[in-house]
Order: sequence, then C-alpha cells, then structure tokens
Amino acid sequence: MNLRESLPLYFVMGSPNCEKHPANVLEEALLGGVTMFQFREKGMEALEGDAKVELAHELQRLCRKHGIPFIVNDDVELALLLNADGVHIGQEDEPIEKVRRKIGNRILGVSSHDVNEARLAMESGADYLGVGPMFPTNTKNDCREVSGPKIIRSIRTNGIDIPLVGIGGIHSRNASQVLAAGADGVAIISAISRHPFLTENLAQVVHQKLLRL
Ligand code: FQP
Ligand code: MG
Repeated sequence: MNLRESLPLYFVMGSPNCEKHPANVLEEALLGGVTMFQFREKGMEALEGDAKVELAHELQRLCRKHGIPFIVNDDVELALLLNADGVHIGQEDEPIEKVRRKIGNRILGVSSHDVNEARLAMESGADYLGVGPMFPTNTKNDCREVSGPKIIRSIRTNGIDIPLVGIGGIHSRNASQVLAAGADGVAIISAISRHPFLTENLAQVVHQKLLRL
C-alpha cells in the first residue's frame, strides 16, 4: 500500500503508555481504525531484552492481522530481527544514511522540528517525517518547544512534499488543525493509549477532514 494512505491515523505506543495490557489497547485501536502503528517502548519501566522482543512480536502479529504497517522506534536491530515494516528515528538517534543501509527498502521515518531538518531528512532518504511537538504534551519529557501546526505549513511552503505526520499533544479536538496545515496524518500516543475505545471517533474526525481538504 501507498505510504501516504497509511499515515492518516498513526498510533505510537509502548507498555509505559498503557493502563491495561498493550495488546488489548492495540486491538481496540485497530478496531477503531488506526492506519499504522509504531512500537515505542520507552520511559519509566519500559521493557528490555526478551520481554521487549516478545511484546513487539505480539503487537506485530496484531498489525499483520489487520493489514497495517508495524514500525519500530529507535531500535534498528529489533526491527531487523522481527522483519518489521520500518523504523522511526530522531535527530539524536543513528544517522539516517546508516539506518537506510541497514534496513534496505523498509519504511524510514525521521523526526524533524523545522524546515532545515525536514529538508536534510528528505535529502538523506527519509520516506516520511514526524513533525512536532504540535501541542503541549506530557508523554515525552525531553521534547522540544511547541512549534504548532504552522511549522508544517512552512515545511510545505518550502517545497518539501514527502509524506508527513504531526505529533505531540494531538487529540480529536485539535487533529483537524494539523491536517489543515498540510499533514498527511496525525501521530498519536496518549489520546489513544489511554482511551482506545474512543479511537473510532478520532478516526472519523481525521478521515472527514482529509476528505474535505
Ligand atoms: N515522530 C514520530 C511519528 N514518532 C516519533 N517517535 C517521534 C516523532 C520522536 O527520536 P525522537 O522521535 O525525536 O524521540 P523518541 O525516540 O523519544 O520518540 F512518526 F510517529 F510521527
Ligand atoms: Mg528516537
């Protein structure tokens, strides 16, 4: 499937983001209509070693059952071990070119915070960008200053037209602002992981907005 078509509702999560078993959370979110998933096992009491691999594998199987891409955050070796669909890296992670050599034609997502980072990521071979933080968030404590949807507008104005999602503090009441600014989708952690039964509502908001744009 075309990558752009996988981005409208991108769910990012690991066990520290969940109030019940992550597999139950993901299953509800999949039924609600998420279109891509990123395994981001990070933060307080994050799993490591075999437990991390096992959870990743379980979540990957669910994604496969629902036919959506399974992406691994940061951990390129885990992505290769599981034959994941792709990897997401940030500005502080391994260099883009190095990761590209390791993962071949799998999907490569790169975090960008401004026009320069976005252009560099595109030129270095990123398949899509994660741009943020769109709004204030408590989920990532080392995140940059809030840039707002306007940073997406300026990335588009500067001719950077590769697939792109906004991330950071997005929920059903502000998602449409991110799409209106030129994003192909929204990446969401807490608004889904803490209320997976509300995913359908969010999916509706996102798809209606994209249809009207
Ligand atoms: N955008 C996206 C997504 N996923 C992410 N994980 C990030 C941005 C942030 O390396 P990074 O990536 O800056 O921080 P961390 O590794 O802590 O997540 F594509 F989903 F939009
Ligand atoms: Mg990272």
